[in-house]
Amino acid sequence: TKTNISKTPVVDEKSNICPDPSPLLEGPLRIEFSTPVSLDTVKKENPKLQEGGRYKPADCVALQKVAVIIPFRHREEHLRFWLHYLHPILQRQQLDYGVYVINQNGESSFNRAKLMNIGYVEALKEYDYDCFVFSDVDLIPMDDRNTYRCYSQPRHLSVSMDKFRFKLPYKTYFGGVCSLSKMQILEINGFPNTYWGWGGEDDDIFNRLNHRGMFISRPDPTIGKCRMIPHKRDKHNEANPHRFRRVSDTFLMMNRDGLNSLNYKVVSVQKNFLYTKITVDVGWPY
Ligand code: UD2
Ligand code: MN
Repeated sequence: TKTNISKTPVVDEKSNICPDPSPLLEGPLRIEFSTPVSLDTVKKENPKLQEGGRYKPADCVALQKVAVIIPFRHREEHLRFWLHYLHPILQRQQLDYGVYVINQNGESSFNRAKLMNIGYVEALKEYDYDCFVFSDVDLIPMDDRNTYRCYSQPRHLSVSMDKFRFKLPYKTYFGGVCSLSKMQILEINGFPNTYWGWGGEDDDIFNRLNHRGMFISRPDPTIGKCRMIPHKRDKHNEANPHRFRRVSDTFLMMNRDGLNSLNYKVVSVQKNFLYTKITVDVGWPY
């Protein structure tokens, strides 16, 4: 008699890794902002999401676990467009991902880079993410082949923007949307906490990478096209007058201004269907 062959399925995670690139990608996308979208509609468009704006592919193991971090305050309309466009894209990219909106509480001067540090720390408390995408709330990719994941070098994802007539404004530009692995973030002590108001923090981040011997990787300019929702400068995000001097001091500051000096208070954590909103006190400039 033959021995019974076990019916227990053998789960070989390795052979079931999602293919790279994802076969679900569509290529160039039509992105426009003329008709506002409602959260209800976006929710109906994305039935496979889990509470808190989480998703993982059902029938393969995602290549990376990605936390998407959005520094935020008073941009509800932009956030609705972002969720409407990005959720379907991120799902087609077959990522195991979560969306974290890091909401600056109160009306002190906006601090984008500190909110990015906070997003990194808070997301890691929830799940073992290995990649972090930092995105402005108003930037939408125009091609889903621009995969929101990490690469062997820090990645700048928003390389050709309508705002800059689809050209890089300068070679070391790192603003808009970027991705860094956990290792890459730890190597640069995260981001500066001391840039209050608009500007300079993106160049400081570039300097940090550069000082640690890393360089920027980018997608091809046609794949890296994106649109920014038109807007004016927000209140309490005036141009930072110290930014030029500060950017010239990155090397002096980066070892003591970053993840190792980060302090903040979580005011609330709210799990919505489409995203996790973490409201934080970041303090005041001193
Ligand atoms: C540019 C960069 C951005 C950053 C900034 C300087 C582009 C496309 N982006 O953005 O990455 O380097 O310059 O700091 O060039 N925000 C709020 N509420 C506020 C203020 C800002 O939510 O009151 C967030 C939001 O995610 C926004 C981001 O911060 O997209 C950047 O601010 P912005 O859009 O006003 O600045 P912008 O477009 O010049
Ligand atoms: Mn903007």
